[in-house]
Amino acid sequence: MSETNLAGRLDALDEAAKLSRGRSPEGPVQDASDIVRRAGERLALSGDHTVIALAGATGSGKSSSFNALSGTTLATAGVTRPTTADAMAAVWGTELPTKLLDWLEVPRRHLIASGQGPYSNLVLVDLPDHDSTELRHRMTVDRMVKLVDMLIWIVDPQKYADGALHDGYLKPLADHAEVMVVVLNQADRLTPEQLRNTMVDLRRLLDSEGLKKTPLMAMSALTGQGVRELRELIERTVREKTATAKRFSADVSTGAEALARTLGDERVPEVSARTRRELNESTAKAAGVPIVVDGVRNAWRYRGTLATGWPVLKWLQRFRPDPLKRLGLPSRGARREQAQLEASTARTSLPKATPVQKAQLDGALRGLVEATTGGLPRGWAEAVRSAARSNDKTLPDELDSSIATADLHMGRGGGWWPLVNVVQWILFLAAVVGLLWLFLPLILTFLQFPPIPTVYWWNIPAPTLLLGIGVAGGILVALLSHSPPIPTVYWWNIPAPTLLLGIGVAGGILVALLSRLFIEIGARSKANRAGSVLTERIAAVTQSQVVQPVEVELERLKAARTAVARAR
Ligand SMILES: Nc1nc2c(ncn2[C@@H]2O[C@H](COP(=O)(O)OP(=O)(O)O)[C@@H](O)[C@H]2O)c(=O)[nH]1
Ligand SMILES: [Mg+2]
Repeated sequence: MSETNLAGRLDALDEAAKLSRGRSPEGPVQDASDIVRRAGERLALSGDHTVIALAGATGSGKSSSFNALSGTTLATAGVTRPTTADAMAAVWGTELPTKLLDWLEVPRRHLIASGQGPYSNLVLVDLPDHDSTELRHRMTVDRMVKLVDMLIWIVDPQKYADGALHDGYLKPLADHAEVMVVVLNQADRLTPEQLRNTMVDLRRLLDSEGLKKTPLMAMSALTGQGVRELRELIERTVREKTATAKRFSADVSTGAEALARTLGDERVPEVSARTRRELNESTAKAAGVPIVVDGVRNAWRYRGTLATGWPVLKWLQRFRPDPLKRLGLPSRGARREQAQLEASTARTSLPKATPVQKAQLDGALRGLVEATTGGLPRGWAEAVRSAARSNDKTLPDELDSSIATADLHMGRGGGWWPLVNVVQWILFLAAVVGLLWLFLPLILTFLQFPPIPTVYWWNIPAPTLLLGIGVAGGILVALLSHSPPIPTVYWWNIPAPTLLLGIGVAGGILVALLSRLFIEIGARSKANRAGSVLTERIAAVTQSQVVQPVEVELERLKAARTAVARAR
């Protein structure tokens, strides 16, 4: 495993850990970050040194082996327990790599002054017993196991199959098979046949634990049997200078493996078009889009009728409020820019969503979550769920202001209304002229009446009374028969006033009806248009406030999986 490759894998693991934080279980995420941090620190400290530690159970012969391998008596062998909880190191070279030893937290250190030799830049560490009754000893071992470049496990014929060693260390370190060596010490205590059998047994045990690549050797620190072979292995490791990279490469494998298990392997779901549509529809309903669409339709009818209707009826309509204004929506297109400027504060007066609409929206959100969390690991599903709800508080306001600032196209399309209005007034005037003309004899008769004494019947002026009791018709006929002759004008053989009145009234009604037809067509098209404009705007809000946060989480999971795959 080359160094650059390791750097790339470390970056990938780092990225995977960062992406998984808060989603995957804390343990594997933290382990991965720790591996990245430790490797970074170690690689920055010294790439020249190779740190090899002797580990093993009480009395297995670590210290004796240390002395045999180093050709020193630095380690105190055969001492009565408890021994010191600290590790001890011998360093071959010209000076002590103080920073490296500080980082390893090895307080007892010895420099074995040497020039270029087979051991140069070797840091050989004698560890406390991994099965010590003292917690501090075990803690030192556990800490060092994570830091050193290579581990040599010294076992003895009695305890080589001990569970504390195999279950506690060897099996969990299976990824590190290549940077570990198992040495059966005290070989001198066994007959050649016993030794052979023990070696076969131990080899089988290691193989079954995923340690096929871990070399197994027999040795006697006492007699020196097998020491040379182990020395050669150490020298080779020192020469190759790849132990550090191999060690952390193995760490990355372990970390990536554990992290990968938290990311699941089922296909990451996507927000389907259907899910999106259902969400948009429910959101639009809850936000009051149908009410606005109705408002648009009614407002167009209202405004059209007001602009084109028969003058008298128009006047009566003025007393009804404009349906759109009532909803607090901009009544004209021109107000839209201003409304957009105030987008953050623009509000409608739409009624609040009803419980049913809220439940529908809730259901759609749940549908989205269900559709996008299927098969996701729990923590990630949870993250998607809260992403979908992340803007719950601001969503209603966002939706409302997206409606408030929508261009409903109400300012366009009524260009023909003023024209119709003029025609209506002309027709209205024609009708009025015709009416007055018809009543002209009556009016003239009125004017020609000689003054007569006022007659009171039951204290009421007689004419008023007569009018009041509904004999106006009779009187009208009587008056008409007394009317002075006025010339009757004929247009196309029809008396002109009648014609004027007829054209005025009938034309007015006809124009009004025709206008109504076109206004109705306009109202429907405006309503459709408003419907699609509003649906689009609502969709934009759900996209940015709901769908996108969900998609960000899903992308995050994909990215984490890609990164962890690169780390592996
Ligand atoms: N017969 C025999 N005894 C050994 C061998 N290695 C160590 N011992 C003895 O085993 C005891 C424990 O050795 P030591 O090196 O202190 O073990 P440590 O606790 O692992 O450091 C001492 O009495 C050593 O003399 C060996 O290869 N053969
Ligand atoms: Mg010892």
